[in-house]
Amino acid sequence: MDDILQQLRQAIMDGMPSMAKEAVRKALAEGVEPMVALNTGCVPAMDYVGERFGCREMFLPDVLASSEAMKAAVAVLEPEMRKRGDERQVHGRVVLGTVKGDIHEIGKGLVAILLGASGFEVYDLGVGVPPEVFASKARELKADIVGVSALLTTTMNLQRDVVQCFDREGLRPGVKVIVGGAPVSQRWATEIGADGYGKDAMSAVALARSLMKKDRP
Ligand code: B1M
Repeated sequence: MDDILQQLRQAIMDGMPSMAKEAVRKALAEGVEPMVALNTGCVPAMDYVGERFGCREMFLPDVLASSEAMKAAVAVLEPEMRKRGDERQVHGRVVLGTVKGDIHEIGKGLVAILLGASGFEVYDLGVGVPPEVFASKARELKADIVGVSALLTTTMNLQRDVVQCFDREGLRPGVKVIVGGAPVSQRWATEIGADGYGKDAMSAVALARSLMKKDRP
């Protein structure tokens, strides 16, 4: 099992989508749980890519290639995760997106997949989403929760804009705004008045569940 997960990590680090898919398929065939493949194969590989990019040992085209390999692997894992998390009851409706000026989609995509697999109805608005679009979609779709992702220190401020926009438009406290992304923290979430912070996709699910419970008598 370690061998196959190492192949998966290597395929993502090398930016090889077809090898990444193949490694995931092999891992699943050998009985590796999809969450294990995700958390011990895919995520550490992207962390490694991020570190090397940060110290200029890898460049944008390499990072893009690794992102494509990561997405290819996740696309194979997604139906398996849905099968395992298939819960009939709908827990709530979530509108999700990455803020304006930010095109990072992988983490937000994982949050969407896990929320969906945990019984939430998820509307993924994609990347580069302006505050007003989060607000109009939340109103139109009668969302319970809006999830706002940001991966750059320069775009984190847009999460504050989203919170302020929801306040201005009178959408809160009916709609809860939750935030996440690598540079984000609980402290930041509290500072901007968000309703919650998810460190990773699993904690975003736990947070969304607890916010739904709070709303119910
Ligand atoms: Co970008 N990038 N990038 N990048 N990139 C980072 C974020 C960076 C930390 C890399 C580095 O320098 N070490 C750095 C930011 C520095 C900073 O702001 N302090 C950076 C930079 C600088 C840039 C550019 C500016 C580079 C340039 O052009 N010179 C540029 C910006 C473009 C833009 O957005 N306007 C850029 C571009 C890109 C690519 C396009 C090449 C590519 C994105 C491809 C894509 O998404 N389709 C990319 C990537 C891949 C990364 C790194 C390497 C990996 C991000 C990732 O996908 N991680 C990243 C380094 C890093 O984070 N280590 C980096 C895997 C993913 C599973 O984790 O996204 O953190 P993550 O999501 C986690 C949690 O954060 C959390 O759950 C997820 C799953 O556990 N989470 C939430 C995320 N959203 C959540 C929402 C929630 C709750 C939890 O509730 C709503």
